[in-house]
Amino acid sequence: MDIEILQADITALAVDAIVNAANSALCGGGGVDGAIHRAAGPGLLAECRALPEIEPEVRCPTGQARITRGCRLHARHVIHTVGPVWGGGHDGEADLLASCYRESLRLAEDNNIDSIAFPAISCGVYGYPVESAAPVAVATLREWAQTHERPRRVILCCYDARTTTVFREALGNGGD
Ligand code: AR6
Repeated sequence: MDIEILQADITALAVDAIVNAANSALCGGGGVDGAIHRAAGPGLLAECRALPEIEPEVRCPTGQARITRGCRLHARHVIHTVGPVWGGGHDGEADLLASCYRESLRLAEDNNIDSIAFPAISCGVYGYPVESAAPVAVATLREWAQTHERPRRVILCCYDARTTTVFREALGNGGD
């Protein structure tokens, strides 16, 4: 697996799938979720709403993932995952965050997706410190790659310079 850190707007990436840091209702929101829905057009919300509810307004519990088409995006698919809200780190946040990456990779593999881009899940509104989140992301990708062929190319798409630096350090590319 080729892992790359890129500072970019994830909605502009021409990859097979982009990952959305969504909420459990999968009904759109702010941050990267809002940007993805704006770029994909109203068809994306319709696809999300068509996914079954596990309980009222819960289509995707924290740590899980769901897949839709990409609608007007360059990406053929959107994989929606729900990261944990940071509560100090003693409430299983790291396991739930790792699960987001793993379950997204699983859906990618099941759908023959070769290239996938992740945003910094939970590192915005949900308050997960990027210094803690980046090593979890990188370790989970590397662990997956030990036993799976797909996806072959993973982009960790960071929006701002600080997040990019922290993810590069986690990947061991700090000096590049
Ligand atoms: N491309 C790449 N990354 C982005 C973009 C973009 N266009 N826009 C923001 N980011 P957040 P969360 C970065 O808040 O913390 C939503 O309202 C951002 O700088 O989008 O998982 C959902 O509906 C940050 O580093 O997601 C949920 O309610 C990262 O994406 C809630 O926010 C994640 O920030 C989810 O919160």
